[in-house]
Amino acid sequence: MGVLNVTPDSFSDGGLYADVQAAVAHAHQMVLEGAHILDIGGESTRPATFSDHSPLPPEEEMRRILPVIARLAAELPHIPISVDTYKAEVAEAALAAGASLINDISGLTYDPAMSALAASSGVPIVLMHLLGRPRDLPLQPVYEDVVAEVIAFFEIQIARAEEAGVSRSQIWLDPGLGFGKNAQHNLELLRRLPELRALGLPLVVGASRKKFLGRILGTDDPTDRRDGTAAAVALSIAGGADMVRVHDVREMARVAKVSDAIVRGWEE
Ligand code: HH2
Repeated sequence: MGVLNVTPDSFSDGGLYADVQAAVAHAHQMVLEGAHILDIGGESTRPATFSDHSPLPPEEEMRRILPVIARLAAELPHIPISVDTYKAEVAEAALAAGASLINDISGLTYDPAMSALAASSGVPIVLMHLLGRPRDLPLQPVYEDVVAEVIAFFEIQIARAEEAGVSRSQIWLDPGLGFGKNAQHNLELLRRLPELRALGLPLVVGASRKKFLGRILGTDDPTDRRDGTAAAVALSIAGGADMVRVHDVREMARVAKVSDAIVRGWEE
């Protein structure tokens, strides 16, 4: 899954693809490089801005992403488009414009209308783990057992989604690395990914360029975390990840291919 941030302020690529032309060109590039799905977001959720800003108005989020989604749905009809939003209104407009997957970083906890939309549209939905409201995220996270708590959250949110009419087969799970979690939490989640996989649903992992990799490698520059991302991608796949959400598609598609060949086999 290639990340397409149509934002002025995303943590690693803010402003690079903020206009339609640049965003569409970058999407084409990622597909040429091996992306199977494009994840389009119009609001940065990085802790520094997400925690103390009021949510981006849905009108502005739609203004940023809808023209890009419409162009890509027309120009790349074989590539599924995912919309990275926790607002049902934005997701609904994105689906109408050509998106075919919802990526909800709140795991259906922020917008009560989101589960009904997932149910009525029938599209796949990624439930990412995130505890609390955005303004709480900078507080030092406290977990007794982060993996057990993420699993418990998933069990509750899956049950709620099913009650709202979402089919289990629509649901993908994502541990939400870096969202209200410190480096140790992220590493523990990666180390114990098979426990999440045991829930029996496909897993998405988004470690790409994240701060915990920079802390381990001693680099503040998110674009200097490619090799760290590669290690996380390879080991996520070894741990059972079915999809990895990445910025550096060319390199990570190659890392994923080889990792997948080792873990799941390879046919010549
Ligand atoms: N991470 C980010 C955004 N959306 N969605 C899922 N499912 N999993 C993730 O790990 C995830 C996500 C944050 O990364 P990015 O989009 O590059 O940054 P920003 O939020 O600053 O736009």
